[in-house]
Parts: sequence; C-alpha cells; structure tokens
Amino acid sequence: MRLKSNKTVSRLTDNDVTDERTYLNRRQLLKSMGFVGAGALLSQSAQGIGWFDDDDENVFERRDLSFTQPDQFQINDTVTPEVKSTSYNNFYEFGTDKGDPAENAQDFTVDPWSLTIDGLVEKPITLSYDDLFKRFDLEERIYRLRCVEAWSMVIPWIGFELANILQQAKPLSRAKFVAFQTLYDPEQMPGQRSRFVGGGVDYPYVEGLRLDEAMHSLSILSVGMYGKTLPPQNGAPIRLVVPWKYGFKSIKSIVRITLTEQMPPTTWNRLAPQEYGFYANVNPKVDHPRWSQARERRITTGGLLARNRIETQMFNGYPEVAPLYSGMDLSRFY
Ligand SMILES: Nc1nc2c(c(=O)[nH]1)N[C@H]1C(S)=C(S)[C@@H](COP(=O)(O)O)O[C@H]1N2
Ligand SMILES: [Mo]
Repeated sequence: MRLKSNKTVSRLTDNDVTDERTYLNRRQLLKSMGFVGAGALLSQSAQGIGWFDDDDENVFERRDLSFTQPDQFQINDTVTPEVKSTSYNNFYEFGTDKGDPAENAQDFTVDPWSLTIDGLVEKPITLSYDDLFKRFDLEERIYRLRCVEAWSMVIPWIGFELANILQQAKPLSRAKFVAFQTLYDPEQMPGQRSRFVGGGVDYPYVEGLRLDEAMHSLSILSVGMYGKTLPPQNGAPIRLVVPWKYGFKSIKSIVRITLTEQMPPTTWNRLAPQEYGFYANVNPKVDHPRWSQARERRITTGGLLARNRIETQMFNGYPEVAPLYSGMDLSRFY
C-alpha cells in the first residue's frame, strides 16, 4: 500500500509482492508510516502472508449447504485451494493486509442478518438470515475472480442469480442502476473505526451496477463457497459476485440493495476516480495507470512466491457479456 495523498491509500500491485525483499520493504514502509506494529512485521515475514497461520484461528462456524451443480459452470481451470481463497483476502473493513480479514473477522455476527431491497421497486423485500438460504434454489458456480491488483483465483461459489431477487422486487421502469451497501458496524469492523486500519475508505463500502448488468445471468448473490456457507472474510452471509469485473465490484456482507435512477457512487471510484471506474470490466488492453493489466498471477498451488503468470482474458473470459457494452469506448468507460 503506498500513500498517494493524505486522503488516499492506493493499492499495492501484485508486481510489488512477487519477491520477498520487495514485500518486506513494503512492510517496512508501512511500519515507518505507523501503519503496522513491529509484531505484525515479524509474524508476517515469518509466516508468509498468512496462508500458514495456525488453523485454530478459524473458529467461525460454517454449515453445509445443498445445491445443484449446473454443467455450464464446471470450468476447466484448476480451482484455487480453499485454504488460499479463505486466507488471502481483500476486505478492508477488517484490515488492509491480505491476512487481516481471516484473522480479524472470526467473531463476526451474521445471524441475525437483514438484507433489504428497496428504492425504485414495486415490492420492497427484506430477507432474514434464514431467508438468504431458503428463498431461492442454490447452485454452484465455478467462476474466475480477477482482482484489479493483477492476481486471480478460481472459486466454487454457491448462490442464486441476482436477477431472481430483483424480479421479485419488481423494478419500476425508471430504475436504471442497482446500488449495494455493506454492513456499517464499527464495533465489529475495526477498519471502520480507524482510517489507518481501514485504508482511508469512507464506510460503508458501496458498489453499483447498471440494471442490465445486474440482470445478466452471470451476476449472482453468493451465500457459500466450497460446499459450505461463506466464511466472514469472504463476505458472509451474502455477497455479490460479478465475474467479468474486477474483484472490487463484488461487494461483501451486503445489507441493502437499492434501485436508482442515477449512477450510484462506488467506493474505489470515490477514492481514486482516475484509477478505478464505475464499470471496472476486466480488460487486458486497458492498463491501470500504475501497472499493466495484460497478465495476472493465478493463485493455485505453490504459495505466494510461486510464479504462475497467465494472460488476462477480455471480460475475464466471459465474452457473453460483450453485448452489454456495444458501442461503448471501454478505455473511456473503464
Ligand atoms: N465490503 C467490501 N467488499 C469487498 C472488498 C472490501 O474491502 N470491502 N474488497 C473487494 C476486493 S478488492 C476483492 S478482490 C474481493 C475479494 O474477494 P475474496 O476475498 O472473497 O476473494 O472482494 C471485494 N469486496
Ligand atoms: Mo480486488
């Protein structure tokens, strides 16, 4: 994480952590700025990035789910081991280091939960924790997840199409966008109590989609992964997954979905508008101002320092979404 201005903590690109020396230099930089204590520095360098943490830290209880496995989402890519996708996370509400969410979110309370769908709809809906798992048939979708920081994973999500719930709420014809909001609960989320822990984000974390993007069959609300309910570090009890967009669009631990007429504000766009757009479609031809998006590090096996570089695919390999953007200049609408 490098400080760009006193308002913005900008993201570290993957290229900055591919060798341990750079990684440690970064820790030292953060430490000199007062972002991490010496203890964190030592334990992180000793344990890598948290993948080899004591597993007794993962005390959050996850239930088995029942779901179908439609053929079209059984893809060829190697699925990322669960131990990695649940310990290398971006969830700034629980801290900005990749190992922080798994460490700090284990006591997160997800039951009771309340998710409201409101705004420009005929029938506002409120779902309880149990409703999240009962109201829709759950299916497994194995999707690629491409972070804007140029790493990626392949994750077996369990969930239902966002379109299903939006249709139940009956959008009014004026509705053009869908706004999402993460829980705001500073007592449970240390990143919401301190600018240093929370990366300078103005909480709650918010995201948005155009209504036609939200209605696309690839857009899902996920309530589980690897056969079980979500762990808190991955956005329990319910999070968005939009696989053709950079990972920051896939907002976690959602409490509110609001249909709007105007394009809603989004967290990373507010922080650094010249770096993160509203659309954030994965695009190997449109580089981030500070690093290339042509390639990515696929996290499979082999640890943080393993070199596993592959070419990034247009729309993250989901070309069926291209018609949503016909006629748009994607370098302008990044
Ligand atoms: N509320 C919230 N949602 C969030 C984030 C966050 O910091 N806060 N990080 C985003 C980013 S940058 C990524 S890459 C994905 C990571 O999801 P995962 O940890 O399940 O892989 O979550 C996204 N959703
Ligand atoms: Mo990300």
